Amino acid sequence: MSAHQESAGRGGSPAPRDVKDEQLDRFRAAPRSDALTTDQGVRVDDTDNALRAGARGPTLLEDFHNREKLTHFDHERIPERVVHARGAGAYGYFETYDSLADHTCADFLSEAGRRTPVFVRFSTVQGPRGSADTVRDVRGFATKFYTREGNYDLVGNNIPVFFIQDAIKFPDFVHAVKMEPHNEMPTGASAHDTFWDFCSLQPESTHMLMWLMSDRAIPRSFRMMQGFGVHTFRFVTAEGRGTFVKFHWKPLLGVHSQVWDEAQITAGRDPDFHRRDLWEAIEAGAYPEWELGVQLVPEKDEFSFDFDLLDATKIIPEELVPVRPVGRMVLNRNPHNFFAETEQVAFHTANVVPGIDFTNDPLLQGRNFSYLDTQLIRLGGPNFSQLPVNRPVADVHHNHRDGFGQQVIHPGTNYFPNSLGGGCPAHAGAGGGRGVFRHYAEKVDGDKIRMRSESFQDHYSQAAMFWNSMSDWEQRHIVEAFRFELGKVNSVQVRERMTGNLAHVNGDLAALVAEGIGVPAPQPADSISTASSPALSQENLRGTQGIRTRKVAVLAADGTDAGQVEAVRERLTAKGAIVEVLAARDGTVQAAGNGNGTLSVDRALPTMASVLYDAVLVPDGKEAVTTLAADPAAVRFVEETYRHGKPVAALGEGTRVLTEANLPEALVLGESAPDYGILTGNGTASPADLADALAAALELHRFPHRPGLLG
Ligand code: HDD
Repeated sequence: MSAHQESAGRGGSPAPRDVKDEQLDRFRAAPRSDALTTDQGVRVDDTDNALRAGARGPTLLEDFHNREKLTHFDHERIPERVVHARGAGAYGYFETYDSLADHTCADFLSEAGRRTPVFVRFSTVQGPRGSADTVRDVRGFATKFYTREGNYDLVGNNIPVFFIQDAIKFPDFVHAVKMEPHNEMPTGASAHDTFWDFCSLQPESTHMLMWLMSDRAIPRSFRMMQGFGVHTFRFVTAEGRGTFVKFHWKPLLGVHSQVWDEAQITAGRDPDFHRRDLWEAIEAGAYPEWELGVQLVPEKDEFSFDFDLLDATKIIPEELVPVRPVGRMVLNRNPHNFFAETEQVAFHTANVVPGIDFTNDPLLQGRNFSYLDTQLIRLGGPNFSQLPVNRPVADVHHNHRDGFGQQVIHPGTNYFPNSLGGGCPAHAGAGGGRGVFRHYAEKVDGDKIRMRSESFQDHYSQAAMFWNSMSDWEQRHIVEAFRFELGKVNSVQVRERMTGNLAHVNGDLAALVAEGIGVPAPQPADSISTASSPALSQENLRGTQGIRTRKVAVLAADGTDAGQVEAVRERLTAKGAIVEVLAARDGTVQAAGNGNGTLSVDRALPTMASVLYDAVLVPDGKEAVTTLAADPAAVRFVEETYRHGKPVAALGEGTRVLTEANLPEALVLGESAPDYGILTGNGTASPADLADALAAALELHRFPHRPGLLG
């Protein structure tokens, strides 16, 4: 069995256990079947009635169980992350394809087939813990590798560049994008004055804004996002030779997005859409998988690009430096407890291992201060690395002592050098040897100045390259997103300044946005870059796993042709898709044909919505079609699916529901319909053929050229 087959849809079979699982087991609470006790282990006989003087008398302070229970509850919350507050996480492993020892001495990358346990947390940036998943925002993609040589954190995003070049501006940026201070609005959105005021005055944000206004910022699933380390890091060999490196995560399911109107409706229908999607996929054994790739640049080529490698607002186009695959990551276990694991996990860009080092990227250097600092307040002191999810699997020996929540009973001496403790812990690797972190010996010489390098000053070329690389529909979505966001900005001055910046990216873009928000079109700038990078368009990022885990809704009622449903279901599930039967009520519907059987209903229609599925099918069955065509919820379901560009299929008379939903008749019955993802075979297709056509359409994901689309 190949490594890829091993993780493919095993329907809930337990994931293989690793050294991190065994470590976590030691921290798990005693089984729930044991009797209730206090924190001190004293058994409690009643937790429903406080101790009181007489059945109707006053509650007594003496009741230590009551006091302890309420006190603990009162202290259950910790501060949420100042950014990336909302997230979801999972465990898994990373497996190296081939040794990278010629570039790095990192142990976990040095041997083909080596498996390293990981924990990954995905997040949104702007919204608080309770905000919706499907807002327009950057997504965090943070990975903790529990390597044998210590924890390595790759704290990235699903967008390969950042808003600012220097970390000293991070508090300004975050103040501007977060909810406004006077009224704490808007939640989970950047469409407001302070954000655009800041960005319009900060042209270095332009490239990032292009990504943020693109469909990358409204992903279909965490499982369908790329991840990027963003900065240029440095690989270092055992001999101390350095190579610049950028990290890329590529999802095997492809890179897919919702459309804007769909994302907004999803935020109401299921605010936990992404969290649930990740959880359910892992529970079902459809483990999400990414390939880790690296772009490697020899030190001698540091200055051979027309941008600065140290500038986090720039990418290295993949056409210039190809991404070399180095391993794959599989997420195969959900956490046992959200708070203990996903909330208390603490990432830090400075958690590096031997063989991985920093560059002088000023954004990275500031981050290396900020993460440890923020955990000290968020997790209440300096001992958070002892929390189960944060604990390295490598041995830990040091002279750090005491502090809130200290879990370790340290015997012996607590200073270095010592003789009373046998000199332990001693300096690692005194005699050379592997596995010891040694800082890259970079020669540094410079005046102490507050100054941005001249090589950081081109803020528009790569923003233009991003625009030039988009397909027509991706460009249309970007224009619509700018119009929406800037349309929410009250200050005309900010609107104008922002379209002025866009004139340096593309004249048409600036003019179209200006027209949409009612400001004069700015003069296009001279000498706009014409470069493009095909690797940036989502059209070229469809993945290798076909329609695995895509969700198809089948609308049913009494009289639905159950034979058709089963035939379609069988064919689609064989390709890894999930097919669910929806009807007005839970239970079963009376099936037509093949005797008087019944068809099980998976979900009651009122509890679901089109935005929770990737496609819809209306099967044949005269009575059922009549019922569905008269049911506003079913008709709306079909219409929304169409307007969001997703495949719509019907068998036999099922086409009547499509017509009732106002789908253009020419598409419902016409020859060219498959090009628009409308699959009816003129009402004559066999279930098997229709299922195949639907699978092909699902693989294309969305049909952005349909008439009458929303967003
Ligand atoms: Fe950050 C959290 C990613 C710039 C300061 N950041 C945080 C998380 C991710 C990122 C994914 C959530 C980690 C988790 O799930 O717990 N941040 C990035 C990326 C950046 C970036 C890809 C640019 C390349 N961040 C950045 C700067 C600073 C910070 C410039 C400050 C100087 N980030 C933080 C933080 C957070 C954080 C305040 C909030 C919660 C936390 O760290 O643990 O320290």
